Amino acid sequence: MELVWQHRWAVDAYPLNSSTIVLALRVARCTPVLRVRVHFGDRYEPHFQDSCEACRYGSDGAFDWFTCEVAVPTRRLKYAFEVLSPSGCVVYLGEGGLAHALDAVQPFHYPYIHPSQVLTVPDWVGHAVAYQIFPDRFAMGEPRLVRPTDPWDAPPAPKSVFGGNLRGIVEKLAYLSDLGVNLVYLTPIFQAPSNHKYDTQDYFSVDPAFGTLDDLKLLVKEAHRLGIRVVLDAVFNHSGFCFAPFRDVRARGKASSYWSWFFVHGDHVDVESVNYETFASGLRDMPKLNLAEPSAQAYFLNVAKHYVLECDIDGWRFDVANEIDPQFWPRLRSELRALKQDILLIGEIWHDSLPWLTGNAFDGVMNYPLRELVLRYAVDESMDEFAFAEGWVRLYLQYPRAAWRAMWNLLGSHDTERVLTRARGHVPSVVLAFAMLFTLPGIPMVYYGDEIGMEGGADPDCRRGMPWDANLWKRDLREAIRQLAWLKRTHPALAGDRMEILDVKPGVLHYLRHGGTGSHLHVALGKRRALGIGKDSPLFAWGVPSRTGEDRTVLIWECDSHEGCRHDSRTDGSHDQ
Ligand code: ARE
Repeated sequence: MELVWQHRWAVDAYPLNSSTIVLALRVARCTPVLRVRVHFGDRYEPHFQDSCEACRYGSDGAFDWFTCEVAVPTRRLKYAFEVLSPSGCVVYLGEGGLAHALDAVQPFHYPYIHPSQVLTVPDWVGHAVAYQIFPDRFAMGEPRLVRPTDPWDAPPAPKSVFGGNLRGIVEKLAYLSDLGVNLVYLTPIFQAPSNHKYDTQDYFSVDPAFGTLDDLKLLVKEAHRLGIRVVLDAVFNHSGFCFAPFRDVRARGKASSYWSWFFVHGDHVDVESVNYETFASGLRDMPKLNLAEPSAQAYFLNVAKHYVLECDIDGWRFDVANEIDPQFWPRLRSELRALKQDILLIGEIWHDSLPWLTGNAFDGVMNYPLRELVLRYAVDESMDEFAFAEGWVRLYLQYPRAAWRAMWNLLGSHDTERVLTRARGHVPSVVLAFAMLFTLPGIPMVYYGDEIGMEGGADPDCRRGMPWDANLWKRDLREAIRQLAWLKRTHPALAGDRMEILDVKPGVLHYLRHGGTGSHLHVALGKRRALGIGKDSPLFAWGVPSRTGEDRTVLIWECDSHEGCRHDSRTDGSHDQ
C-alpha cells in the first residue's frame, strides 16, 4: 500500500465559487480503495472542522478519480484525504505524503480563494447552439461584391473565391433560426488577401469581398433581432504580409517603430529566406506577432474592443490562442468584460487547455479532443463504450466544471474533414454523434452544411459552397439536429455542467445530465437489443441502422432522480417498458 501510494496519486483543487472548492483525488487503479473521505477546515484552525465523502466519479483507464465539493466559508482551506482499503487499512494523504493517523498528516492547503481564480462564464451559454460559417462559402447576398474564380458547386482549391458575403448571411439568418441556432461564429472577415482571411491586412476594415462595416452592423442587428449572438474570429497570433506595421518593418528594418512587434532574425527582413517567425514554419504571408510588446498589446486590445463597441458583437474566437504571449489574456479578459459583462471568449486550442481555463483567459476552447472521442465511438466504432467512458472521465475532470458550460463542442470545422465524410456517408452514425454533441456539457457547434449532410475532406475540400437547393439536403439529418437543438435550447438539464456516466455494459452507454430538482435527462446509446427503454416516452429517439454490427439506438428521456434513471440494461435484450 505504502509503496503503491508514494508515486501513484495526484490531487486537483479549484474554486467553484468564492466559498466552495472542488477536490479531486486521482488514485492508480492498482491501488485498492474502498472509500475516500476528506477532512477539511480553515487553515488557521488547529484541527479539521468537518469531513465529507469523496465519491468515485470513474476511471480514466489509468486512475480512479474521487471528487467532492467542500464549503470554504472563510475562503481559506486545509484538507487531507482518508482512504480506506478493502482490507480495512486506513491511510491519510496530505501535502507531506502518507500518514497512519489524522493528527499526523500534513494537510494540503488552498490558501485563499480570490475572484480572479474563479472561472465565471456567461449565463447564456447554457442554452447556446452554435453554427460556424466560412463566409466565402456560405451565401452570396446582393449586391455581388467579387467575381468568383469558380462555380459555387465546384470543388474548392486553396485560392478559390466563391463570392459568399455578409449580406448573404443576413439573408439566411431565418434558416439558422429555424434550425435552432442562437450563436453564429464567422471565421475571419477583416481585409486580407486570401479567401480564408487568416492573413489580416487591416484589422479595422471588413474585407470588401464580404461587405462593409455597415453590413457587419446590419448582420449583428438582424441576428440579435432573431435571438442569435455573433462571435468573430480574432487573428492575433500573426498578421498578414501586407499589414501596415509589417510593411513598415520590411521597409525600414530596425528603424521602424514596429520592429519589436515581430520576431525578425537579423537587422532587416529578408523575404526570400523568410528570416522572421511566422505561423507554423516558413509561411511568408503570416509573420508572427509579438504580443509581449506593450504597444502591440494595446493595438490588439483596441481591435478587440472596437468591434464590441462599434458593432455590439457578442464574443471572440482567438486563433492559435496557445501560441500567443499568455500575459495578454488577463488584460484582454478584464477589459472586454468591463465593456460587455457577458461577452464570450473562446480559445482555439487543440490540446490540453487548462492553463487558459482557470479564470483569467478564456471561458472555453474549441474542444477537438472531445470531437475525436465522440467520432471514434459514434462514427468510426473503433472505440467501445468502456473506452469512451474512460476518455470522458479523463477529459471532463481535466478542466474546471464551469469551462464545460462554455466549451465549443464540434464534430468538424474549416480545419478538418466533415463528419459525414468521416462516417463514409453513413448518416445514422452522424445522428448518433450529434446526439452526443448536443447532450454532453458544452456548446454544440454545427459546422455549416453538416446539418444537411455536406461532404468534404481536409482543407480546402471541407470548405465547399453551401448547397441551398433543398433537394440536395439529407432532410432526416437536418430534422434530427433541429430536434436536438431545441432540446438543448429548452431543457434545464442540458444547460449545466454536471454529467455522470450511469452505466456501461457491452454495447450500452447510459449517462445522466443533472438539471436540478426533478429535471434530469437520461441519455442511452448503444446496441438496440441491449438497450433498456426509459420509463417515460423519450424526448428523443433515433434508430441507428448499423453499417457493420448491430443496429444502435439513441434514447433521451427525462427522469426526476438518479434512482428513477439508473437503468438495468440487460444483455439478454429484455428490458422494462
Ligand atoms: C492551408 C493548408 C495547409 C497548407 C497552407 C499553405 O491547410 O495544409 O500548408 O495552406 O499556405 C489558415 C487557413 C489554412 C492555411 C493556413 C496556413 O485557414 O487553409 O493552411 O492558414 O496558411 C494547428 C494550429 C491551429 C491552426 C491549424 C491550421 O494549432 O491553430 O494548425 N488553426 C488556425 C485556423 C486555420 C488557419 C490558421 C490557424 C492560421 O483555424 O484555419 O489556417 O491562421 C493537429 C495539431 C494542431 C493543428 C491541427 C490542424 O491536431 O496538433 O495544433 O492545428 O492538427 O493542423
